[in-house]
Amino acid sequence: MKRIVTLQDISCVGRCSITVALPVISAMGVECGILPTAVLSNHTMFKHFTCKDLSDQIEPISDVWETEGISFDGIYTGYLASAEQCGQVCRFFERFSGNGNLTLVDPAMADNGRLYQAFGEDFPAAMAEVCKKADVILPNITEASLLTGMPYRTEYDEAYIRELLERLLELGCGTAALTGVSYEPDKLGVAYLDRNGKEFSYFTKKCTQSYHGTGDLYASTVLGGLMRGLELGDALALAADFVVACIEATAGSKEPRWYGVEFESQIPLLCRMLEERLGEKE
Ligand code: PXL
Repeated sequence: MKRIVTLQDISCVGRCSITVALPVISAMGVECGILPTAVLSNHTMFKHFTCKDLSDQIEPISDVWETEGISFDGIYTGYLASAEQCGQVCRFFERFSGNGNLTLVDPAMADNGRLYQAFGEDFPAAMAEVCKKADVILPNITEASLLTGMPYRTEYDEAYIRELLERLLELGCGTAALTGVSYEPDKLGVAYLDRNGKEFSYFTKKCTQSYHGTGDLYASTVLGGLMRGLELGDALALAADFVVACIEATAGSKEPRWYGVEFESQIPLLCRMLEERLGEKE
């Protein structure tokens, strides 16, 4: 069985980061190790939250893993607590990547044109250094504009997306996959470009309601798919279909959208979709 490690926070309530990555990646048949970078009462979109930074644990934990000879088939990073922590995560990559393992960076730091409230202006440059180490990065358009310095646009054409992708590759990553791309009012999707010039895009229907944590759900599903041997395009498409199913399953919920999507009820569907697509590959 493949083993990955994910470096992101534990938000105890609110279905994001590790509380999404662990169940989803495990359900997909991949062992999911964790390196918690911070513990929060809940994520930062709630009105109140506590946050205990665990940066001082990254190095000692890494030391023990190295002593034990523990290795990972994949390393996946999400929300990181500070610019300094981005530096520590870069060192983690230096120690644990290589030997053909896969590094996936979701530069979770911004949405809808704005940096998350916990971050200062220096954060995107620090996250760009993490992206440099990645085989695959998965920013949304806001994050891509902050990483590249390109203007953030809500109205755009294919040339804008292509330029964003090219500029993202200049950061040094192997493949840039951009989420939240929409050329038609009722369609939403993902587009990627790799260093060999390979392009791909996939669109689903656009859901009317948006929920917190769906970016984390998306990235976790992509990682699970890749670890099970799906091609990147197939993993991106599977993750998009799964997130849509989760959003639809949540439509009847009376809870506020920052509680996230009810992905738990859709895990059997995810397993079926994964096996189906693995079967198609054979
Ligand atoms: O879903 C991204 C995320 C993860 N973790 C924490 C967050 C956020 C987004 O706001 O606050 C703590």
